[in-house]
Amino acid sequence: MSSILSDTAPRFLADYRPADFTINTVNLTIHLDDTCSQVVSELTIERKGDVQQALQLNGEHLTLVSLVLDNQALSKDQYQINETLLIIPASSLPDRSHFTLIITTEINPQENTALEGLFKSGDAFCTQCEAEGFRRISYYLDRPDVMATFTTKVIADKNLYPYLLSNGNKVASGELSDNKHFVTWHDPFPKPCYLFALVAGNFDLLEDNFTTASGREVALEIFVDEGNLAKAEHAMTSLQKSMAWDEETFGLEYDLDIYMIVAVDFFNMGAMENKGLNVFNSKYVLADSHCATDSDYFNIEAVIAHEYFHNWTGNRVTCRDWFQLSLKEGLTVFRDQQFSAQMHSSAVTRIQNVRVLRSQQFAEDAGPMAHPIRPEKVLEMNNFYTLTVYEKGSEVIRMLHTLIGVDKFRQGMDLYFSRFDGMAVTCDDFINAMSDASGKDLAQFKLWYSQSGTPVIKAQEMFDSQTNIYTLTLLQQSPITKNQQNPQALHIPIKVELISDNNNEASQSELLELTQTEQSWQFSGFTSKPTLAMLADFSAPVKLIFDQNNTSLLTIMQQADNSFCRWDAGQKLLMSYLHQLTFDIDYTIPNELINAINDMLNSGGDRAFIAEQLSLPSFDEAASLMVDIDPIALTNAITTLATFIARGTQQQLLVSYKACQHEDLKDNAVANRALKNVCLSYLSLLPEYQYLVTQQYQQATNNDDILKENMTDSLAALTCSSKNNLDDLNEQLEHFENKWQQTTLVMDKWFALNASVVSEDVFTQLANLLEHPQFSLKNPNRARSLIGAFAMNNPKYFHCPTGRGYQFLADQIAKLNEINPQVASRLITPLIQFKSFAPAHQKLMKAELVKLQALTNLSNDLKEKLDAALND
Ligand code: B3K
Ligand code: ZN
Repeated sequence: MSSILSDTAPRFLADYRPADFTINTVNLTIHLDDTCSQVVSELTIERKGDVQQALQLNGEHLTLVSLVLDNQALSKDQYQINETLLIIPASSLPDRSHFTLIITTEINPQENTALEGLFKSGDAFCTQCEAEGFRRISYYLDRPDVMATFTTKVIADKNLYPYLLSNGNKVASGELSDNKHFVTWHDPFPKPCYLFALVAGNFDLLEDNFTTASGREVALEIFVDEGNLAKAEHAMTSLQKSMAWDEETFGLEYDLDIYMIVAVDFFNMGAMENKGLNVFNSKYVLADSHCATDSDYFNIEAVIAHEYFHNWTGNRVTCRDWFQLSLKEGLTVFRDQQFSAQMHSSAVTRIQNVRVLRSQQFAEDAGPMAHPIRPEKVLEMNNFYTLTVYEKGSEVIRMLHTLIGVDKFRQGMDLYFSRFDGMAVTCDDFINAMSDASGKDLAQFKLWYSQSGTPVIKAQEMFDSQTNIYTLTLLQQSPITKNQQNPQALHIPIKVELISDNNNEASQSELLELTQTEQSWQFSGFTSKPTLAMLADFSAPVKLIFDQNNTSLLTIMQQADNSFCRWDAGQKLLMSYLHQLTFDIDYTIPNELINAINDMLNSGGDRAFIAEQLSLPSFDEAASLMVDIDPIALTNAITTLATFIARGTQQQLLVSYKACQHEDLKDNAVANRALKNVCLSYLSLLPEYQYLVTQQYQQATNNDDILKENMTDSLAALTCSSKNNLDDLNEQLEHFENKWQQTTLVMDKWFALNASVVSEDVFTQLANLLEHPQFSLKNPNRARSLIGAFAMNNPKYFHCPTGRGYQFLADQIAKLNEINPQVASRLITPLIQFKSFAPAHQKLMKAELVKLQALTNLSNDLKEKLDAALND
């Protein structure tokens, strides 16, 4: 169990104190064994506080073998040990400021299903130490402001584990008795223990290199399971692109002689930026066109970039304490989003970022776990690797970038690194560097770090036809909650575009800085009322209340300069119809929508952008803009609107579908597929076009010419079959399973498809799949692909009025609580957000949460969320 033994008291940012001791060097010798690995840790410790202080080292699930202090074994009466700490009282410590402690412990990697600390992923050993996993390897000052240089000797069987890896550079290796061997690694950069990593296994190795701007030769090595070498090529290219981008954009070079990435199948999250030795979920490494979709390719590049960028924003400059997590995560997400935007269409990348924010982060910020991007109170740190810290954190950095401009932002980054390289610092340190470099007063801007909730902006406009003055008034309000009684006005950059009604007058674009609760701006230069396009590029993570009629929305869709505004106006129009339909499913949708969609399809613009324009707001995106949601009414509204569009634009949809299918333009293949598959998703709603789904599935999955097979198209066809429960569905699922049963990552997609079938049968299907020979709750990807996919992608049955969907999720969470609390805690998200749903659903969801709260052995991970949800 991960956390049931840990402290049950929350920690507070306000209580931060520097440590009484620090550790300068760590010498680890690790003898690997499945059930009893031995860790010998030699620490040079320096006292920082006064001599009265005891040395308290964190440790969990460890068996202590011996303790030697400055060459003297400590006897049992010289220290205390409990389930989370090793305490050496001041009376057992020397008066000297420096001393050495050698700790020998034993651990059981095989039994470690929480996948924190040292664990087995298949046949390989690997580690995950962020946030507080190192304490499951050895007793240590497990906090990010304790930075030491690590030397690590790994010892293991030489046939089973030919590769023995750790951080830094390899400094020694050799043979030992009993068919064992060892490798010693030294990392010259002082680091917190959360960046420690060790991997041992038998892998295939893809090698390449990179020469940095200053001429350093860096060996690049990607380790994958045997047989998967060809699938690592895309990850390698992505790494090289990321390295070049960080040099060009921020002047940041890599600093060791080697950069290693290991792909493993058992991993709680996407990847981990350990110094010189990234460990990755294989989902974010392995790809070829047969087994990976276009979005898999995109995500792999983004995650590789993200972990690489951490080498500076996270590793060279790290966090003082975990409350500062957004210092490294918000900034690094911003950096990876900028990178992706440059590698691909910046408009489409931005739209996709905003979709994630609106559909998931807004819900988190409105739910019981709402927290500022710099949280103030934490029980289980792993619960704070959230969309708020990451995605809203990135939006906060983006606002700063907007407010001070690209050049000053770069100067701020340079100043930040020159001040803090090699240190553990705070979010305030970062903002102060930005403020000093740009000369901009960011005092009010800092409130973004301490206030939670999505601010609401109300816009009011007035045009005085006597004076031809256009006045825009903006009002802001951040949510009032139990933990936030008196939110202050934030400093919010609002980019606006005023579109003139008159061909002779230029449109105007402005960056407005909203700093007060209510503020007005005046514009001249128009002879009639212009149309306002708000929040260009989505310049701030806010909800906007601004009643615009359909004519204005259509004007923005057609005429705004800013591509985000054009897309957003379309989404608002669609959203207004969804709203009407949830109240009255017989509402007559105006035909102007059909014309607008035909115009989009005919526009001849970027097909990936058109695909985004055509995609309806998802269930979650729509839900985040509603209150008292009747989830069944909302799913019906979405289907009704989609069917109306499909009926009205079928001819044009078919023309576009065929055009994308036939124009095999290599450069635009991804965009072609995006548009083609949106068209297919509409057409598949109409019985007369469902043959296209069968056809596409066949061509993409079962083609005589294997080069024509394509996972994006195959999965798109299957998704249509599963969403509409088409006749061929079962046959296709069976065929797909037979074809891909050896390929783990594709089988994850198969499980997810099964969980997304929109039919009452899904419950029987879910029960069967839990018993499938390839299903295991111990593998996080598998658990997420069945349970997570059901809860996230199948709103109609997850929210089934009988409560069966909620019960299914809660039952699996109860099992996962024992196996892997981190995964359990992630999957509970849709249940704790019950407040946005109609009372009947709330009641059913709450009943499941109450049952979970009564579990014996409830992990801290779940406890924190359940308490927040039920005591709110
Ligand atoms: N820093 C890691 C996340 C660690 C999560 C710990 N529960 C990956 C990343 O953000 O790059
Ligand atoms: Zn990160």
